[in-house]
Amino acid sequence: MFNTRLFRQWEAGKTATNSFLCIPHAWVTEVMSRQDWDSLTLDMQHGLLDYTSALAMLQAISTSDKTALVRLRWNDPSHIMQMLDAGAEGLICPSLETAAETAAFVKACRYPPEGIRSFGPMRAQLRSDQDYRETANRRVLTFAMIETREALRQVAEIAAVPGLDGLFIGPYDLSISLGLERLADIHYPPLREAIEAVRTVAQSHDLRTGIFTGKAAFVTELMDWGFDLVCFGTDQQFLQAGVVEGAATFRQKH
Ligand code: 3PY
Ligand code: MG
Repeated sequence: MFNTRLFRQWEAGKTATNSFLCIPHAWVTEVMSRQDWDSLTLDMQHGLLDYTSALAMLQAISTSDKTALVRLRWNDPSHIMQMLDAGAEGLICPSLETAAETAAFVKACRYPPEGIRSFGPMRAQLRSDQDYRETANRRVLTFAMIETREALRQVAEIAAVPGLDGLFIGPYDLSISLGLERLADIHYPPLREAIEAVRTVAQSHDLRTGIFTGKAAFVTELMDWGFDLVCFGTDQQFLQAGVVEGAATFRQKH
């Protein structure tokens, strides 16, 4: 089941690229899967997806070489296990604030003895060339989102949770939680310092670092900054930008 493109980037010491999927349609996902990123993330938190559309979208990603990640709607074990059984290769859990919450997230992703994941990897084991149960505990990626003031305060404890693979910064929520005037602006010193603090903790615990941005202008900077996973934009954002440009061509005539 594991599509290794993202892992190959990391093994080569490179940033893995990614974009978010919010439109609940497999064909849109297929179009996104044909582009040159290493992975895609189904956004179950803010995207308009339900389980049925998510399943079809995971199938659409499987027609490509992209690694399929899911941003969970919340830290809920039944949702976590459903997404993994449907074939998610890694999960990004929103709004974690404590080590206990993070440990619960990681345990829900791991089979015993490391965790409490129940066995029934339906679609996940279909594409596995090895015993899925053997590999899943090692290969399913777990990213804890750091996107509140409280998470920032407790980031060292969160990072120390056994089995966690990475910290993922949500710069929009983090800016709001910190009361910053500028939203998700990585050039704004208070946000920049918060991001760097998370990165430093991640590095000291040998964790991967991920971040989302909606701004094309920030992408190369984030890659140069050393993030392991840089997620840029959403299918809706790209559709909207294309449509705005397309419609504007008519107006040029008047
Ligand atoms: C945030 O910036 O808050 C996010 O959740 C980005 O995905
Ligand atoms: Mg967020």
